[in-house]
Amino acid sequence: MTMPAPRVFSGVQPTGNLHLGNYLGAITRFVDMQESHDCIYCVVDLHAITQWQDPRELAHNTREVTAAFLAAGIDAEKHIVFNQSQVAEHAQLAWIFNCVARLGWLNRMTQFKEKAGKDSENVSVGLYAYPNLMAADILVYRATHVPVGDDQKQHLELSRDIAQKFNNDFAQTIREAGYKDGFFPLPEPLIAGPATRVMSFKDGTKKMSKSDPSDLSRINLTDDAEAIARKIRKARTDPDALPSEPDGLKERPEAANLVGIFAALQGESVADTLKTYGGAQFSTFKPVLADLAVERLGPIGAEMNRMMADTAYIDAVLQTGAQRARAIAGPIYEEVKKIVGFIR
Ligand code: AQP
Repeated sequence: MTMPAPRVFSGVQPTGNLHLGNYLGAITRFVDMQESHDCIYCVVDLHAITQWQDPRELAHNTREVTAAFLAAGIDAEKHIVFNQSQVAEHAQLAWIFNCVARLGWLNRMTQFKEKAGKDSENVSVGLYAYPNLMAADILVYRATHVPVGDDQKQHLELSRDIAQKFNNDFAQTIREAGYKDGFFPLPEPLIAGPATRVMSFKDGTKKMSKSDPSDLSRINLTDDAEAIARKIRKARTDPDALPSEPDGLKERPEAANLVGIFAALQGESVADTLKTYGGAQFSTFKPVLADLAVERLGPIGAEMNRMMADTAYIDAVLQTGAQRARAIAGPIYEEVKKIVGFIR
């Protein structure tokens, strides 16, 4: 047996305030991948509880992320959409990966350092071990490609290290089970396009984030047209006109951010956007960007709101998706148990 056929896996945490960064960095890419790959898209509720979540809000947010997937154009019949906690194999494989990954590897994770801040003695063990669960999410399907925003690059590298070490640690039983080239593929991050790291509207050096206390720092997918326009109008910028070439955006993080967002929403390159708007002042560019953002995001927000009025449909999508996900993960996890030496 050789390596599995290409398969895409990715996830989004149901931690509230799904924003433009999640949309451009991840969800639009999920939609694109559907044409060429078998895709599994997951609402990663086990990841969400690495920081305390109000149980009622968690359920609401899980449905809302699902609604965002569907409203953005993910086809839950052709592909698989489900929430992570319904497929126990994620957590089971994560335990094995806790025993494969090295402490030194996790100590290097910048996202943990940022999230834990100075309070690292008081955050959950889960927050620390988060990247091991992420590796399990991907590898329990032997997935080969993972569309993510730029902030997840380091976690993906760790997933590859874990896959590689598992393949080495258990090389003999993997061969005996008939796998010639190792059991797990080394998953490839797919980080591409003009908006792989959408930045905060209040500070162009910080990424747009769900947990930023300022709502003005981000566009939420459920914001109405007025809120979208107001946030873009108030977004921090510098006083200069837009340059005509991408090089002119160096050292101008706020300008680079707004141009990158425009390009991504328009489906063109930053260079093309600057061909049109080079020389324009922000007083001209911001209203055009606001109109484009409303045009693209308005229908998605409206569809999400419509879907959230009928949660039975969303729950049914998640349940069916979970059954289909289990049908893939179950046999793979059985193979892992055999390889590790667990009696079955
Ligand atoms: N600002 C961003 N620009 C581009 N992509 C982004 N992603 C997140 N923020 C940006 C991508 O969205 C996917 C889902 O992210 P997540 O919900 O799993 O986790 P996150 O990265 O922790 O999201 P947030 O919004 O930044 O949450 P908090 O505030 O809790 O830290 C991922 O593919 C991610 O790369």
